[in-house]
Amino acid sequence: MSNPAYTAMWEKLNLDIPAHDGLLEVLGKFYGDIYMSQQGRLQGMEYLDFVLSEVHGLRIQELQQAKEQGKKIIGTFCVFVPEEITLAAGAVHVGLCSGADAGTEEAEKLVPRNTCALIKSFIGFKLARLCPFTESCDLVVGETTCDGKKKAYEAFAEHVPMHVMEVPNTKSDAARDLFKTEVLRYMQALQQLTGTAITPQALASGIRTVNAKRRALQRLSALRSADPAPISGRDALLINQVSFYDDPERFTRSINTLCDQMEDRIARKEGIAPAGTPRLLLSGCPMAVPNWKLPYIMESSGAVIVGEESCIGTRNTRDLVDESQETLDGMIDALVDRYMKIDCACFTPNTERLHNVTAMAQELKADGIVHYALKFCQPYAHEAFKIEKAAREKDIPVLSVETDYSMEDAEQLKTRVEAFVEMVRG
Ligand code: BJ8
Repeated sequence: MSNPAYTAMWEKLNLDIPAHDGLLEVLGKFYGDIYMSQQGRLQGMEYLDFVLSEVHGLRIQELQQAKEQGKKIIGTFCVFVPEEITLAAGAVHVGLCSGADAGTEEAEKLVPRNTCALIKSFIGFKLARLCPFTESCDLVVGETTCDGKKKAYEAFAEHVPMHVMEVPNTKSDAARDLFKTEVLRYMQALQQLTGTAITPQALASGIRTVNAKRRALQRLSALRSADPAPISGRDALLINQVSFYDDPERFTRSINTLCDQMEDRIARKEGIAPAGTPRLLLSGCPMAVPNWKLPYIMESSGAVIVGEESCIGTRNTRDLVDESQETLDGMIDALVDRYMKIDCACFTPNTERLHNVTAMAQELKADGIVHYALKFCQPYAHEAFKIEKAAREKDIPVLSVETDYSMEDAEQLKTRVEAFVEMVRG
C-alpha cells in the first residue's frame, strides 16, 4: 500500500512519512491476511480492494484536486452530521481515520487513558501525523453524542478547525427543535466556509445522492437474508466502511453492480459459505477501517456474519430522507425527521434499538447476535444488557463482547466465539 508516487503529496500534507509508510505496510499485510485469504469472493469486490489499497493514495489525490478547484473538504466521525447538507454546499464529505491503534501515547496526553479506542485513535492519528484525510480537511465536524467524544473535541479543536453540532440526548419535541437549529447552524457554517448559498435545488440533489447510496446499501443488506449467504460479513463491513470515504455516486454504481452479482449468485443457490452455516448478527459500536479483528474471528470460527447493526452498517442506512419536499424549509424538516430516527445508544431512552436489533436478526435469519462494545464505551456497554434481555425474549442467543483495537485478547475472544458458534449450531 505504501507508494513512492504519493510521497510528495503526503509530505505536503505534513505526514510523518516513515511512520505512515510503516502504517500502510502493516495495513496491507493485515488486509491480505483477513481479506485476500477468502475463497469465492464476488467479482465486484475487486473495486473495494482497489479503493482500499488507494485510500491514502488516489482518494487523497482526488481530494487535493477538489481543493484546487475551490471545493472544501469536511471531515466527520459520526452519522449525525448530514452529508446531504455538505454536498448541497458543493463540499466533499469524508469519514476520518479512527479504527487503529496509532499515536496512543500522544493521545493519552490529551484524553484520559480510560477513553475508548475510537476516540484515542482519531486523536492519535492527528498527533502522530498519520491521517491524510484529517490533514486535507478545511473543517472537522464533531457532535455532542457520548461524553468521551464531546470532551475530546474540546482538546481536538486545538489542533484542527472544528465545528461541533449539538446532538440532543432524547427524542422529545424540544430535542427535535434543538437538532433542527443545529442543522441550520451547520448549514450556515458551511455557507460561510464555501461562499456558496445552499439552494433548494442543491439540497434536493444532495438528498437524492445520499438516498441513492443508502438504497444501494439497503439492497445489499436485504440480499443477505439468503442462505447460503452470498457475501461474507467482512466484505459487507468493508463496503460500509468504504461508503464513508469514496465518491458517493461512483460508490453507489459499484454497489448496485455488486448487488446484481449477488442476485445471480443467490439464483444459483451459491454462497460464500455452505448452506446451514451458523449465521450471526453483529451489533453495537461502529467499526472503522481497519477494525476487522472481531469479524475475522467470527468468520474463522465457523460462522458467517449476515448483518451489522451499527453506524458502519444499518444504523446509517435504514432510513431515507423524504424526497417529496420542494421548499428548503420542507427539505430541512424532512432531513431532521430522518436523522432523529437514528437509534444511537447515546439517546435515553433508546427502546427502538431493542426492536430494531431483534427484528433485524429475525429478518436476516440470524442464529445468534454478537454484541460488540468498545472498552470504556458506556452507552453501548449499558445497552448490551438490554439487548441480551430483548433477544432472550425472542429466543435469540447473545454473546456480549467488550474489546479494543489491540490483538492481545484475540485468542481469548476466539475461544469464546467458537463456543458460542457451537452453541447456536445446536
Ligand atoms: S450515532 S454510535 S457514530 S456517536 S464507541 S466514541 S459512543 S465511547 S461512536 Fe457513534 Fe454517532 Fe452514536 Fe453512531 Fe463514544 Fe462509545 Fe467511543 Fe462511540
